[in-house]
Amino acid sequence: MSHTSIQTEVRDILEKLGVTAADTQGGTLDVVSPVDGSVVASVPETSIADAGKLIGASHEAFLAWRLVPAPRRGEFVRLLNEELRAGKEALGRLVSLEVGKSPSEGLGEVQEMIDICDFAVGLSRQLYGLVIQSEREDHRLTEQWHPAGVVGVISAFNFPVAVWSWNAALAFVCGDSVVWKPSEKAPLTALVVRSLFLRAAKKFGGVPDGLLTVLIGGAKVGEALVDDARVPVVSATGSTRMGRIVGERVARRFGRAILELGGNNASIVTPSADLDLTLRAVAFGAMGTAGQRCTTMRRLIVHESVYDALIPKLVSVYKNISIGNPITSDALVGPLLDQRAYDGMQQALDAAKKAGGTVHGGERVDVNGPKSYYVRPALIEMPSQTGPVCEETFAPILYVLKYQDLNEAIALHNGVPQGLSSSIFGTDIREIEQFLSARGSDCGIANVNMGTSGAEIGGAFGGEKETGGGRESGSDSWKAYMRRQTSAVNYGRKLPLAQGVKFDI
Ligand code: UN1
Repeated sequence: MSHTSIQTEVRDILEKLGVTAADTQGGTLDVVSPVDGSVVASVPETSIADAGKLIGASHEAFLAWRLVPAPRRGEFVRLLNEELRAGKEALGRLVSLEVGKSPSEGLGEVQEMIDICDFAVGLSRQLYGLVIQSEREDHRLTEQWHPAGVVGVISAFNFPVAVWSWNAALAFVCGDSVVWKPSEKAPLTALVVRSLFLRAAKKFGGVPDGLLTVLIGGAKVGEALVDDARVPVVSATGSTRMGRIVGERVARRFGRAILELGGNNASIVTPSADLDLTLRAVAFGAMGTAGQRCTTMRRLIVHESVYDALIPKLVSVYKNISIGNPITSDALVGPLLDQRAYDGMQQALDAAKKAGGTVHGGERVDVNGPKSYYVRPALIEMPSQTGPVCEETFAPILYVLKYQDLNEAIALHNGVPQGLSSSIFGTDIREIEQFLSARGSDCGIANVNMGTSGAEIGGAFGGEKETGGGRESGSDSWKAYMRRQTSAVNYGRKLPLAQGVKFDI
């Protein structure tokens, strides 16, 4: 596929989904397709002054939207979902073109948006509060949930639209407005989503202007969002380095930050593991999306009794895995995002070698010329958990470690600064349950007999330690997008005070 045909296809999709040339051409932000390294659009950036105005408009929109009954807000999300269903093929394809995912993963990303919208529609008739037993006579004690305000969403390139939807679908039914700063590497899919949002708004009969605004640009415009006191909730996905800045700045003004940051996810392979299943799960977990998921499997901790039965087979899978153009081939491994990602991977490989690691794979593969960065995923047998093994390198590198005793494996597993996702392979119920117990995995996600990635939207998504502690998506994550209010009502004629305190005048 030539540069021009990628450009043409991107333009066709943008036009079909209602994004005008004025929004994607002649601007200052070049959008580069990792598929071949060509510039596919040049998007105008949002100035800091405009960002301030848009946040103001978002606040105004919130003041009106919070008054719309929640099930009616759910009806709007249902209409948005219809647009996503109708646009799934085209938007999924654009995800592939803009960030280099395989067609199936591009479509999967849109499916994730559809799923969370379904979830949010149901939620719009729930958002339940509590009735609490009061200690005082003729009193009713309750807890209810109100809309929080403007929700700032900062999303990363690797899930350019799905992660936005985990936040936005919940925020909309919760009565919040949304200001979205997509990754500067992936503004086109965001502009398409905005266009689909506007289509849904029209069918709904109108939503307040500014209910969704998109800020295009880099760190500066992100900081404007993070520092704005009119934004009570900021949800940010990306590196721990970025999250540390966002978390501190939001805390300084007593805002709420929902952080989903780096992962250094490990799986433990126990002696009772089904090794065929393990092999397939590790291949997807470690090499899928070219290792560019927060949930990518980055460490494999293997019991010494199964090491020789598993690792040589895995090395052979690494040797033979198909690497290629995600658009024109069925390759399972597509490109890295850019040169920076490639350089980061090479540095980690060098550091691992220095620390005594045996590296299999990791070399650059020429698929589409010098401007794109395709690599063979790397499997590295490590003598110990040191150096790069304790860091998140956003590339397909799997560090393999050997263990003898499950307690040792769990200590290794938990012995890194990050705490997003984890898994264990095995059929011994004692070992499995120990891994899931309080003395087991310290991560936000702990799976059994599957990899670390590919979570469903129904569960809360996020992790501990340097992963940031935030939870998005399913379960009761919606509570982070609302303001909790405790309310005591005295319907009697006396004024009993709590804790039996007396104050008779
Ligand atoms: C991310 O990489 O930021 O669990 C999100 C998964 C996907 C989401 C990953 N559903 O792998």
